[in-house]
Amino acid sequence: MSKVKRFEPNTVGRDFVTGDVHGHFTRLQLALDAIGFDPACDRLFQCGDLVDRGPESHLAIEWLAKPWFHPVRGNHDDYVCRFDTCDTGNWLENGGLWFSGMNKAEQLEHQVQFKELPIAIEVATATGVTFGIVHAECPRPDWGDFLRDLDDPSLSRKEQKLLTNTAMWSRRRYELDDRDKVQGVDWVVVGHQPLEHGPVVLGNTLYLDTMGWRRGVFSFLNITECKLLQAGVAQ
Ligand SMILES: [Mn+2]
Repeated sequence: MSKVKRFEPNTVGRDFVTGDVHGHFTRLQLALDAIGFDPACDRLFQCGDLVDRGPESHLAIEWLAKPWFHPVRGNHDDYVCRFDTCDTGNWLENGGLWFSGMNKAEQLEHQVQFKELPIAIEVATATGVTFGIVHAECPRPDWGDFLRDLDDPSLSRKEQKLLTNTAMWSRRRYELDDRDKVQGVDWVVVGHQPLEHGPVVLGNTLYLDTMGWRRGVFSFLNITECKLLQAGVAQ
């Protein structure tokens, strides 16, 4: 199964990207209502971390069935993929209690669905601007190299794991204030880093997790018009 999903330009509606959800789908829906999101023609890309922390993690499965909703895999989603082998204590400390309340069949169903989440998404636009989406950061200097390596069967298991873990977990670029541009793509949009004061741009990486899941107001990048907006109902 490919770890990458590519999307052609949306010729009928608008495309948006938003940050982490963390079990707050009602808040996300209110924010979508506020931007006039039209599920008949618009698409919502999402930076991962659908679950943990909020009270509605169990709704992730319903959202994954929506044909207009396209998330990448975040580190919290990765816990679901590895639920039978991961450090459960660490997950519980980070909001994983909802998962332990389900029966084994439900847990396995979640694992199957979450394993289908791509590590990276690439979206083309009619204007020729290309957007890359990954949860934490692009682990390579070049976006194209990253996508190629994600699906390269000649990479060892260890190298593959390092690549996907960096993409889902790393805070290196943010913490080092690394403004180097990722080559081979116009913009890289990420979540993972909870931001107090609005979205942050480092080079051509846009950090979009302004904690809408906690505050009710989500940041959206309208990639069709290359415009940032904030919307939702403040909690
Ligand atoms: Mn995260």
